[in-house]
Amino acid sequence: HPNVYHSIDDLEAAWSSVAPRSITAYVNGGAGDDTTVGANRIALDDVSLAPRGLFDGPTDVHDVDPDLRVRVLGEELRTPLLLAPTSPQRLLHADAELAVARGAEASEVSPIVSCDSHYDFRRIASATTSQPWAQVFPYRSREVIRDLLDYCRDAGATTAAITIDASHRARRLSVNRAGYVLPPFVDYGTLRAVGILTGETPQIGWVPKVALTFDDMRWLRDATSMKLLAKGLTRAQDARRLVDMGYDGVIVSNHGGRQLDGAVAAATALPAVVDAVGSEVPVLFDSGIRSGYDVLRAIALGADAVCIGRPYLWGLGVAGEDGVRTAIGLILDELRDGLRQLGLRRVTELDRSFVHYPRSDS
Ligand code: FMN
Repeated sequence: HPNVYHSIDDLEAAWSSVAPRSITAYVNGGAGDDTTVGANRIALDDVSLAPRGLFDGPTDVHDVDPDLRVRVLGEELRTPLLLAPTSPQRLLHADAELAVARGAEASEVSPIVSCDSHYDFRRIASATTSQPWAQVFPYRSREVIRDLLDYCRDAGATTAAITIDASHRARRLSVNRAGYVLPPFVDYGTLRAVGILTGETPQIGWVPKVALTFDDMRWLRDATSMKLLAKGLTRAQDARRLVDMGYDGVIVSNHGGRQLDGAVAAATALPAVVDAVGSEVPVLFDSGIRSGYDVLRAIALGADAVCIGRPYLWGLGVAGEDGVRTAIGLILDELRDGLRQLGLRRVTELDRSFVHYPRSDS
């Protein structure tokens, strides 16, 4: 049956076979020759799971619904899954962030909303009863970034991620070859509301950004009362410095392989970041997650929660809000199956004893 999706790969195939080629290239592709897009997958596949079939004493592990709850930043999340910030979601569906926010709410996961959203953050936040997290890019100056944070806070966001790995426009060969330009039906509602963008939308879809210094990061930390995460780290020493400045957490990520081709796979970098800061702050992870089994792998390596990017975009493209729910539902079903197969009742019981993985030094 064409409308039955057994895995995220089925959603990707369904969307990619009907969407325009320049748009599939933009969403699915990465920097350069997509080496790091592939490396993200290989590194996760290289983490193998060690199932437990024997128990000390009687257990109801196979009868109960596994407990997926985790505590992150003082909040209880119903599942260890969040939606990574992505834009422009309107490439995939007219309702864009509104459909994603509704689909996320129905599935009990939190969306992280990109500041490059088509709809204004205020409108997205009021589309759901759950509190979306905000993601900001470094636009113009620290003061402008603070204004963007304040705008999202005033709309109800208590948590924000500052993306540090995408200040420089990426060289994306598959995207360039496909002749991608920003379609006229895409706008930047939040950037306009804050005054960062005026006039026409840029044809290449790129709004210039500035490089961030550690001093800017410290200034921003002190300029807002929001809980702040740094997104896009693979260097443990940088995570350490940010946590020492008061950052509430980090997201280990290489932007889904979309910035520097050849960048270290996010799963390869994860253990060292966990070892550097994981006992003090939550470490989130993204880049390459395509199944609930990948979620198990990242959490076993020490992530507290995991974000998905393209998987929910493919769902959005296939069926809007319902497709977002389908994508999340598939991953959560696999996660529950994986926990039972591993012999675990709670996702928080996962640790490195449940995985074999190649060690890396930095
Ligand atoms: N990250 C941001 O911080 N802000 C963005 O606006 C943003 N836009 C993205 C747009 C697309 C189409 C994709 C695929 C990723 C984008 N990202 C952005 C990166 C994601 O937040 C996330 O790091 C990445 O998608 C995770 O990898 P995955 O797609 O393999 O799950």
